[in-house]
Amino acid sequence: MASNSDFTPWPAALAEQYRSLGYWQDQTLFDHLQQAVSQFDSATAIICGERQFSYQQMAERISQLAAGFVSLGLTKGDNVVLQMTNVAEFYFCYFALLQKGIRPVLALPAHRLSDIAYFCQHAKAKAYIIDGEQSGFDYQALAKQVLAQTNTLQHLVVRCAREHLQDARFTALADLYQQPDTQQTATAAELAFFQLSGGTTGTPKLIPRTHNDYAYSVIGSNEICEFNQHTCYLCALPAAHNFPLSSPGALGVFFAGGTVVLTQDPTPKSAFKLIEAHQVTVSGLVPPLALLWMEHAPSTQHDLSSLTLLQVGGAKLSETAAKALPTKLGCQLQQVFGMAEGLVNYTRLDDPIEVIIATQGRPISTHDQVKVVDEDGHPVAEGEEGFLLTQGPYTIRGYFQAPEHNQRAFDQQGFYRTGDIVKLTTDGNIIVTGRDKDQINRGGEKIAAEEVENQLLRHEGVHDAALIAIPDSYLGERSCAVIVKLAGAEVNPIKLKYFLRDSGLADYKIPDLIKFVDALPKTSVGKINKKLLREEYAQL
Ligand code: OOB
Repeated sequence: MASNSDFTPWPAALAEQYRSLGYWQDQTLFDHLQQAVSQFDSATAIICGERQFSYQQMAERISQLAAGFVSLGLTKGDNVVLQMTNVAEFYFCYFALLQKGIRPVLALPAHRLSDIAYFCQHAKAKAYIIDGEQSGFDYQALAKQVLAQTNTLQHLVVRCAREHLQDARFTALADLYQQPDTQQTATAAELAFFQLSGGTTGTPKLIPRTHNDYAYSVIGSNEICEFNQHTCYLCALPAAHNFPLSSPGALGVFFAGGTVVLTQDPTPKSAFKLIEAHQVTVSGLVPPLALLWMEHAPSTQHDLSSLTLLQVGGAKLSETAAKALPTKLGCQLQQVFGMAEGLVNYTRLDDPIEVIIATQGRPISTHDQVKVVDEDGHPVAEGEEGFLLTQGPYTIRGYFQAPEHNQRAFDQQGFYRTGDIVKLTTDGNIIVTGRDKDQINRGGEKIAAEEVENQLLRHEGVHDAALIAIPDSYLGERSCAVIVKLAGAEVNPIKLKYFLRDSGLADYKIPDLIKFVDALPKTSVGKINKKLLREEYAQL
């Protein structure tokens, strides 16, 4: 059963305040979708390749799947891992599970064995729902490996027809569309689903999001970004990620009655075609993709004039790129600085151009509290650089079942330590200047250094290892593993990369570069001096 032990609750006084301010409306994410369904029933909700679904058709698929999931024996309070590429079924499964109080862990398509097995174990997942054919990767093969490593999984559901199942233990999603079940068993104050943390430690963290807090972040985002029934949003980033899901993303579109166009391929060739074909008005990208679009837009045959807004976030966009973007793409830029743990900042549509170009915006809510502090936790002087801490109506108070990590990740008052280094401008906008967390931001994809280092240290020829970020003009950062071999060991970069891949590490976490050294520099307390390493390797 769902209980408060699933997530750390907000202090009662804050919860009461968020309710009285109307931020928490005590309606589930499913309720918000239902309202849109009744208002916009025949409007197009989703375009996925050749397939289109109206709000009514989407609602029907959801209620059929809700029945299917229940028929598997899944029930309120159960956790499942959901890993799908950008297909309509991702949203159908997501809402069907939410309706029944079954909590999906939103894995990304790029996650591999080591992540998925961990999510299943940590969440005691009863089911793992995956994509099928035409998703660019053999998820069924991965699922077989996951099954061998977990003991709670009872069901493996694949988005395909029954005849394409690779294993008798698997269930076809096609068979789970049953007699519609419209009854909702979820309630709004409860945990709705899990987002995933970019991570700074050896194991990824599960982020428990409630209906109330998430719905508020979506509705608040809709107001700021002016999403409405005419919005046509191209979902070019992985649909499960917090940015394209809720900032305002697909949920924002659904709540407002607009249309989500899905693509598996975010590159200009395919994305520009879709923009023209469906008259896309807005999309959200990470900086490397925004750069690619800017490079190709001036010479494209496609008409991009329907695009009015491009949101860019997930990693820092350079001022030079920000300045050039509106002219190159013929649309407005919005910078988005957010995190799956909660806080999302936007530059506003009517902000002066200097603010849009040079800052990462300000929080959704006037009740998002941000603190910028020094090493000792004292507030820095106005305009000075410091560590960003935050609490508010949609920022979590703790990771799922991670008491030790929570001690470090939250301060005494329950503020989340974002690990970002920022400056506040006099008008309250945030400029991200750096990072305190041991993480590499590879074009928006986050890599926890410790996780990769731990895998490297499992190799018999590795004595010591440090993963650092090195600057990259396209990705912003690339990863470089600096390694001390064991005496006499036969290791080389290629073998090590194979070793990491075989150990189940996702591709994006495999170091871009591997360098061997005799010893790693240490700080006075004996920790690896990564600052020095980063300086040394900055020119690579
Ligand atoms: C988004 O969420 P996550 O959880 O993948 O990553 C959060 C981290 C932030 O703490 C920060 O380090 C970095 O990604 N980040 C940015 C940024 N946006 C995110 N750093 C500099 N400039 C930006 N604009 O990445 C995310 C979630 C919701 C909306 C947008 C992005």
